[in-house]
Amino acid sequence: MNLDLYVVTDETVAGGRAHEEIARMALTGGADVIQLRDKRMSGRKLLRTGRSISALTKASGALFMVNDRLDIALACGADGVHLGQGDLRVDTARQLAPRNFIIGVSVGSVEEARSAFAEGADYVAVSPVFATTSKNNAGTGHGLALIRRIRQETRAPVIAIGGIDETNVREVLSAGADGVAVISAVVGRQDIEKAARNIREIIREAKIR
Ligand code: TZP
Ligand code: MG
Repeated sequence: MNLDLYVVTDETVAGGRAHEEIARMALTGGADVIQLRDKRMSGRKLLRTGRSISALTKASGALFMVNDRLDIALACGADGVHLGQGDLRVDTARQLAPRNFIIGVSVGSVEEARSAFAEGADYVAVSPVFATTSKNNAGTGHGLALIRRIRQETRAPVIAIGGIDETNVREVLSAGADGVAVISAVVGRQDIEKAARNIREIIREAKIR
């Protein structure tokens, strides 16, 4: 499971560009994972959008995750679902999902990470690492220290989200993250493809050291 560059779609941050368009450009730039995230879109429209993105990720060999909504993830043929602390428990989602379905969980403490893995999560996302304006009420960042502490607990995949861009991605990886999830650093840029390619290249170089 390659979670190096995990791009979360957001039409507002993208200045009105559609989820499919964001995904297409991010994939061309080398994104390893696309997550469809939209807290306001109707279930029907989310499903249509998810089907389109699923076709794009399959064609480029990337993974496709849906935020929050297991029902949509299953219906559109996504590779997995990303759950928050207020969503379905991982063990509940696992019972409803097919074999090999990927379940990721946002965590804000070592205890939450432990529970997520105990319930069967495939990866956790330390959230938020730094302050961000891309998510409502995200709170102040947990900092690199939480990545380090969770890394000491597990060899399972740990990614980081919140305020990550090309200027701080190296320190996030050296703190122990396996990959980074971003919105504004890619989706908020005028040239999404170029921004993805740039940050992907920084990740690749940091990882071969
Ligand atoms: N979950 C925790 S922080 C965040 C989400 C969805 C927003 C990340 O956006 P950005 O622009 O990369 O800080
Ligand atoms: Mg959520």
